[in-house]
Parts: sequence; structure tokens; C-alpha cells
Amino acid sequence: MRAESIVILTGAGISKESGLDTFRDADGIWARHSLEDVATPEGFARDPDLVHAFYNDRRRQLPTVDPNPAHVALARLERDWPGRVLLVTQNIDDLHRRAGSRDLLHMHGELSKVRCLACGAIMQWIGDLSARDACTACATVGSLRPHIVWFGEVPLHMPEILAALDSCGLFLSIGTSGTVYPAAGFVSHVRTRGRARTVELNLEPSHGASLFAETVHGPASQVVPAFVDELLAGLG
Ligand code: BJW
Repeated sequence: MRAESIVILTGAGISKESGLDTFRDADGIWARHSLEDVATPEGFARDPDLVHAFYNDRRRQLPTVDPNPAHVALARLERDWPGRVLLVTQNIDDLHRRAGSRDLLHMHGELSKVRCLACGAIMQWIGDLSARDACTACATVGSLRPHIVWFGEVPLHMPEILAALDSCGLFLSIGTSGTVYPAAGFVSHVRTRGRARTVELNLEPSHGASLFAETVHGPASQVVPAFVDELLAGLG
């Protein structure tokens, strides 16, 4: 028998216990920064130095944090589950990859990549980025931006994500408030297509909690490994 495929959506809550802030919690990123200034193309056009400083700070944090048991459990699920386990993350950190997940789509981009507005090249970027840097592909100065999906921009990999949602047997949503679309609409998308089991794992009920058939609330580092254990035990 073919095992059902699993699609997992993760958000900032899964990285909270690694030491990275969420956005909308009381101590979150949007309590300290204006979303319009740092996470829109208009904000970047107005003040690129401010946006670079915001993402440089967050890029510098990456080597100081490690994957937590929730990231590790999802990598174990991908390794041990006999069907496909596609991990779709809204997070721009690299903790899923460092934990060992490989079938992974970063729908809101990646902190460790930049994109050239002149030639379209996408490249790895480890240090700080500034408006004075040159594109390593076309040499244009001042054309590089973080490879991040801001408000009003189209998230990445959407056709592949929607196709996977259409055919999955289990949709898991972990550590996301369910406020940002299109990710917040994935659970409804899955439910209108039919038979998939839908489960939310989050610290507290998200905005979309009532749309899930099952909810488990608690810190990701505890509820995710326990849920993965349960799924793998069900294989017999
Ligand atoms: C824990 C925990 C622990 C804490 N354990 N859990 C009106 C209606 C509908 C849509 C729109 C609308 N007006 C505008 C839109 C569209 C807009 C949108 O959704 N706006 C809403 C705010 C209304 N969306 C867009 O513009 C998107 N693009 C788009 O729609 O294009 C059109 C299109 C789509 C598809 C096909 C074709 C066209 C782009 C959205 C880009 C989002 N970008 C950001 C910033 C960039 C990345 C970055 O800087 O890091 O992405 S915003 C920010 O929010 C970030 C996140 O990825 C995203 C989601 O946040 P997340 O992950 O859910 O975090 P929080 O903080 O909200 O929640 C954390 C949760 O964890 C909480 O519930 C906690 O309880 C929990 N938690 N500790 C477990 N230990």
C-alpha cells in the first residue's frame, strides 16, 4: 500500500524556542518595527538602508541559533515516512535545512540569499548587504535586495505547493498565526479538495484554528516530536 503524502506548513512559532522572535506575539518583530517600512517593496524603495539593517541584524542572528527538537522531529519524519513529506515554510531562517529536512520550500524566501533587481540572479549571501554592494553576476552596484517575499509580492513555489496540497492525505500547520495569505488559506484549500486530515500544532489556537479537524496546543519542541512519534508508531 502506498503511504499517504504529508504537507507541513511551518511559521515563526517553530523557531521561537531556538531563540528567533515571532512576528505577532507581544514581544514579536512587529512590536518593534513598522511592517510597512521593512516588509514592503515601497518601504525598500523609500529607505533601502533601513531595510538592509533590519535583515542584516536577522542574518547575523542565524549562526547564533540552532534547530530545536521540533525541527529535528520533522526531518526524522521526512526520513522515516514511506510517502512524500513536503515541508513548506514561511520562515526565512535556515533551521529546517540545518536539522536535515530536504524536501523543503521557502515560500517567503531565505535570509541567506539575495536577488539582483538588474539581472534577476539569485545568490547566496552570508555577511551584511548594503546599497553599495555589486551584483556578483552582472556587476551592477546597488541592485541587490534580500531574497524575501514582502507584502504585496507573490510567494515562491505556489504551483508546486498547491499541487501537493491537492493530493496530500495529511496537512499539518505548525507555529503560524494563520493571518498571512496565501498560507493562511491552505487549510481551506485542502478541505475543499476532500479527504485530507487537517491538524494544527500551535502554542495557542491560531486565527484559523476552527478550520482544522484536530488541534494540539503547546510548545512546538514538545508537541511536534510527540505527534511525529505517534505518526511513525502508526506505521506498525
Ligand atoms: C508558537 C510558539 C512555540 C509562538 N511553539 N507555536 C486581505 C485579505 C487577504 C489577503 C490580503 C489582504 N490584504 C492583503 C493581503 C495579502 C497579504 C496578507 O495576507 N495580508 C494579511 C496581513 C491580511 N499577503 C501578501 O501580500 C502575500 N502575497 C500575496 O498574497 O500575493 C498574492 C498572490 C498569492 C498567491 C498567488 C498569487 C498571488 C505575501 C506575504 C508576505 C509575508 N511576508 C512576511 C515578512 C517577510 C519575511 C520575514 O521578514 O521574515 O513573512 S510577513 C511575516 O508574517 C513573515 C511570516 O512568514 C508571516 C507569517 O507569520 P507567522 O509565521 O504566522 O508568525 P506569527 O508571529 O504571526 O505567528 C506565530 C505563531 O506561533 C503564533 O500563533 C504563536 O502563538 C505561535 N507560537 N511560540 C509553537 N514555542
